[in-house]
Amino acid sequence: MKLYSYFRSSAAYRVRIALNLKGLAYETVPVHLVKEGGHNRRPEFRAVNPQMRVPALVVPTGDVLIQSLAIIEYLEETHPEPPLLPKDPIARAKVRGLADIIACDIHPLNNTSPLRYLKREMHQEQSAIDAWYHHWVIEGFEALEALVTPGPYAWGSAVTLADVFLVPQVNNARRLKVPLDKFPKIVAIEAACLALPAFDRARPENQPDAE
Ligand SMILES: N[C@@H](CCC(=O)N[C@@H](CS)C(=O)NCC(=O)O)C(=O)O
Repeated sequence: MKLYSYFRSSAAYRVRIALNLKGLAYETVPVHLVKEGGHNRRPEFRAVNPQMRVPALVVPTGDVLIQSLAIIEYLEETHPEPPLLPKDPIARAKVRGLADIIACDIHPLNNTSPLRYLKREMHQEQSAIDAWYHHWVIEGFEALEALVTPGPYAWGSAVTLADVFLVPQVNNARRLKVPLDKFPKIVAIEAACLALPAFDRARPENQPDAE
Protein backbone atom coordinates (compact mmCIF):
# COMPACT_ATOMS: atom_id res chain seq x y z
CA MET A 1 0.00 0.00 0.00
CA LYS A 2 1.08 3.57 -0.59
CA LEU A 3 0.29 6.31 1.94
CA TYR A 4 0.32 9.94 0.86
CA SER A 5 1.33 11.59 4.09
CA TYR A 6 2.90 14.66 5.69
CA PHE A 7 4.90 14.10 8.86
CA ARG A 8 2.98 16.78 10.80
CA SER A 9 -0.50 15.88 9.56
CA SER A 10 -2.47 14.48 12.48
CA ALA A 11 -4.98 12.87 10.10
CA ALA A 12 -2.14 11.00 8.35
CA TYR A 13 -0.67 10.15 11.78
CA ARG A 14 -3.95 8.34 12.62
CA VAL A 15 -3.66 6.17 9.53
CA ARG A 16 0.02 5.45 10.17
CA ILE A 17 -0.88 4.21 13.67
CA ALA A 18 -3.70 2.00 12.35
CA LEU A 19 -1.49 0.49 9.62
CA ASN A 20 1.21 -0.26 12.21
CA LEU A 21 -1.26 -1.74 14.70
CA LYS A 22 -2.58 -4.05 12.00
CA GLY A 23 0.98 -5.00 11.00
CA LEU A 24 0.53 -3.78 7.43
CA ALA A 25 3.52 -2.69 5.35
CA TYR A 26 3.22 0.55 3.38
CA GLU A 27 5.33 2.97 1.44
CA THR A 28 5.20 6.64 2.46
CA VAL A 29 4.78 9.20 -0.30
CA PRO A 30 5.50 12.56 1.35
CA VAL A 31 3.37 15.53 0.31
CA HIS A 32 4.68 18.81 1.72
CA LEU A 33 1.69 20.87 2.87
CA VAL A 34 3.58 24.15 3.34
CA LYS A 35 6.45 24.52 0.85
CA GLU A 36 5.67 26.55 -2.28
CA GLY A 37 2.06 27.09 -1.28
CA GLY A 38 1.60 23.39 -0.54
CA HIS A 39 2.58 20.53 -2.83
CA ASN A 40 -0.89 19.12 -2.14
CA ARG A 41 -2.20 21.82 -4.50
CA ARG A 42 -0.12 20.61 -7.43
CA PRO A 43 -2.04 18.98 -10.29
CA GLU A 44 -0.27 15.64 -9.76
CA PHE A 45 -1.62 15.36 -6.20
CA ARG A 46 -5.00 16.79 -7.15
CA ALA A 47 -5.27 13.87 -9.57
CA VAL A 48 -4.76 11.50 -6.60
CA ASN A 49 -7.12 13.31 -4.23
CA PRO A 50 -9.32 16.09 -5.65
CA GLN A 51 -9.82 17.35 -2.07
CA MET A 52 -6.04 18.05 -2.02
CA ARG A 53 -5.61 16.77 1.53
CA VAL A 54 -3.64 14.00 3.17
CA PRO A 55 -3.96 11.18 4.01
CA ALA A 56 -4.74 9.21 0.87
CA LEU A 57 -4.11 5.49 0.79
CA VAL A 58 -3.62 3.44 -2.37
CA VAL A 59 -4.89 -0.04 -1.52
CA PRO A 60 -4.05 -3.37 -3.23
CA THR A 61 -6.97 -3.05 -5.70
CA GLY A 62 -5.38 0.20 -6.92
CA ASP A 63 -8.20 2.27 -5.47
CA VAL A 64 -7.35 5.51 -3.69
CA LEU A 65 -9.07 5.92 -0.33
CA ILE A 66 -9.34 9.32 1.35
CA GLN A 67 -10.49 10.57 4.79
CA SER A 68 -8.69 9.00 7.74
CA LEU A 69 -11.81 7.56 9.37
CA ALA A 70 -12.97 5.90 6.15
CA ILE A 71 -9.45 4.54 5.57
CA ILE A 72 -9.18 3.17 9.11
CA GLU A 73 -12.63 1.56 8.87
CA TYR A 74 -11.53 -0.08 5.59
CA LEU A 75 -8.42 -1.43 7.38
CA GLU A 76 -10.60 -2.67 10.26
CA GLU A 77 -12.95 -4.45 7.85
CA THR A 78 -10.20 -6.04 5.74
CA HIS A 79 -7.82 -6.80 8.63
CA PRO A 80 -9.99 -7.30 11.72
CA GLU A 81 -7.08 -8.29 14.00
CA PRO A 82 -6.30 -6.69 16.35
CA PRO A 83 -9.73 -5.04 16.55
CA LEU A 84 -9.91 -1.28 16.99
CA LEU A 85 -13.49 -1.40 18.22
CA PRO A 86 -14.93 -3.37 21.14
CA LYS A 87 -17.49 -6.13 20.37
CA ASP A 88 -20.38 -4.73 22.44
CA PRO A 89 -22.52 -2.30 20.38
CA ILE A 90 -22.82 0.22 23.21
CA ALA A 91 -19.06 0.21 23.81
CA ARG A 92 -18.45 0.52 20.04
CA ALA A 93 -20.70 3.57 19.86
CA LYS A 94 -18.97 5.12 22.88
CA VAL A 95 -15.50 4.59 21.39
CA ARG A 96 -16.67 6.05 18.07
CA GLY A 97 -18.08 8.99 20.01
CA LEU A 98 -14.65 9.70 21.53
CA ALA A 99 -12.96 9.51 18.13
CA ASP A 100 -15.66 11.75 16.61
CA ILE A 101 -15.05 14.51 19.17
CA ILE A 102 -11.63 14.80 17.56
CA ALA A 103 -12.48 13.93 13.96
CA CYS A 104 -15.64 16.02 13.71
CA ASP A 105 -15.45 18.76 16.34
CA ILE A 106 -11.82 19.62 17.14
CA HIS A 107 -9.74 18.90 14.05
CA PRO A 108 -11.91 20.46 11.28
CA LEU A 109 -11.81 23.85 13.02
CA ASN A 110 -8.09 23.73 13.58
CA ASN A 111 -6.51 22.19 10.61
CA THR A 112 -4.32 23.83 7.97
CA SER A 113 -6.97 25.19 5.59
CA PRO A 114 -9.26 26.95 8.11
CA LEU A 115 -6.28 28.44 9.98
CA ARG A 116 -4.82 29.70 6.70
CA TYR A 117 -8.23 31.16 5.78
CA LEU A 118 -8.43 33.02 9.11
CA LYS A 119 -5.04 34.55 8.39
CA ARG A 120 -5.23 35.35 4.68
CA GLU A 121 -8.89 35.98 3.96
CA MET A 122 -10.11 37.11 7.38
CA HIS A 123 -6.91 39.07 8.12
CA GLN A 124 -6.67 37.82 11.70
CA GLU A 125 -3.54 38.35 13.81
CA GLN A 126 -1.53 35.26 14.74
CA SER A 127 -2.50 35.82 18.43
CA ALA A 128 -6.21 35.60 17.53
CA ILE A 129 -5.63 32.46 15.46
CA ASP A 130 -3.72 30.86 18.34
CA ALA A 131 -6.57 31.76 20.73
CA TRP A 132 -9.07 30.14 18.31
CA TYR A 133 -6.94 26.99 18.12
CA HIS A 134 -6.55 26.75 21.91
CA HIS A 135 -10.26 27.37 22.52
CA TRP A 136 -11.48 24.45 20.39
CA VAL A 137 -8.84 22.04 21.60
CA ILE A 138 -9.49 22.85 25.25
CA GLU A 139 -13.26 22.57 24.83
CA GLY A 140 -12.92 19.17 23.16
CA PHE A 141 -10.32 17.92 25.62
CA GLU A 142 -12.53 18.90 28.58
CA ALA A 143 -15.21 16.57 27.21
CA LEU A 144 -12.72 13.82 26.46
CA GLU A 145 -11.11 14.07 29.91
CA ALA A 146 -14.57 13.46 31.44
CA LEU A 147 -15.38 10.57 29.11
CA VAL A 148 -12.22 8.46 28.85
CA THR A 149 -11.64 5.51 31.15
CA PRO A 150 -7.87 5.04 31.14
CA GLY A 151 -6.92 1.49 31.83
CA PRO A 152 -4.34 2.41 30.52
CA TYR A 153 -5.84 3.24 27.09
CA ALA A 154 -8.75 5.57 26.38
CA TRP A 155 -11.30 2.77 26.58
CA GLY A 156 -9.84 0.22 28.98
CA SER A 157 -7.12 -2.34 28.50
CA ALA A 158 -7.10 -2.59 24.71
CA VAL A 159 -6.13 0.07 22.17
CA THR A 160 -9.14 1.38 20.26
CA LEU A 161 -10.04 3.92 17.62
CA ALA A 162 -10.24 6.49 20.43
CA ASP A 163 -6.48 6.19 21.06
CA VAL A 164 -5.70 6.25 17.35
CA PHE A 165 -7.42 9.65 17.12
CA LEU A 166 -6.38 11.03 20.51
CA VAL A 167 -2.59 10.66 20.31
CA PRO A 168 -2.14 12.72 17.11
CA GLN A 169 -4.45 15.45 18.42
CA VAL A 170 -2.42 15.66 21.65
CA ASN A 171 0.77 15.90 19.60
CA ASN A 172 -0.75 18.81 17.69
CA ALA A 173 -1.89 20.49 20.90
CA ARG A 174 1.63 20.25 22.34
CA ARG A 175 3.14 21.74 19.18
CA LEU A 176 0.74 24.70 19.43
CA LYS A 177 1.50 25.03 23.16
CA VAL A 178 -1.94 24.22 24.57
CA PRO A 179 -1.46 23.73 28.36
CA LEU A 180 -2.31 20.13 29.22
CA ASP A 181 -2.13 20.25 33.02
CA LYS A 182 -5.95 20.13 33.27
CA PHE A 183 -5.97 16.84 31.36
CA PRO A 184 -4.07 14.23 33.41
CA LYS A 185 -6.07 11.29 32.02
CA ILE A 186 -5.42 12.33 28.42
CA VAL A 187 -1.70 12.79 29.12
CA ALA A 188 -1.51 9.34 30.79
CA ILE A 189 -3.27 7.70 27.83
CA GLU A 190 -0.85 9.37 25.43
CA ALA A 191 2.13 8.05 27.43
CA ALA A 192 0.71 4.50 27.49
CA CYS A 193 0.11 4.55 23.75
CA LEU A 194 3.49 6.01 22.84
CA ALA A 195 5.15 3.16 24.73
CA LEU A 196 3.78 0.84 22.01
CA PRO A 197 5.99 0.41 18.90
CA ALA A 198 3.00 0.91 16.54
CA PHE A 199 2.43 4.40 17.93
CA ASP A 200 6.11 5.22 18.29
CA ARG A 201 6.90 4.39 14.65
CA ALA A 202 4.00 6.59 13.53
CA ARG A 203 5.23 9.72 15.37
CA PRO A 204 5.93 12.75 13.19
CA GLU A 205 9.62 12.79 14.11
CA ASN A 206 10.01 9.19 12.97
CA GLN A 207 8.75 9.82 9.44
CA PRO A 208 11.00 9.89 6.36
CA ASP A 209 9.92 13.49 5.61
CA ALA A 210 10.41 14.77 9.20
CA GLU A 211 12.13 18.17 9.43
N1 LIG B 1 -11.12 14.87 7.67
C1 LIG B 1 -9.90 14.62 6.97
C2 LIG B 1 -8.93 15.75 7.22
C3 LIG B 1 -7.76 15.71 6.27
C4 LIG B 1 -6.98 16.98 6.38
O1 LIG B 1 -7.56 18.06 6.54
N2 LIG B 1 -5.65 16.90 6.27
C5 LIG B 1 -4.84 18.09 6.40
C6 LIG B 1 -3.59 17.77 7.19
S1 LIG B 1 -3.98 17.22 8.81
C7 LIG B 1 -4.45 18.58 5.02
O2 LIG B 1 -4.15 17.80 4.14
N3 LIG B 1 -4.46 19.89 4.85
C8 LIG B 1 -3.99 20.49 3.64
C9 LIG B 1 -4.76 21.73 3.31
O3 LIG B 1 -5.83 21.89 3.85
O4 LIG B 1 -4.27 22.49 2.48
C10 LIG B 1 -9.31 13.27 7.40
O5 LIG B 1 -9.62 12.84 8.51
O6 LIG B 1 -8.57 12.66 6.63
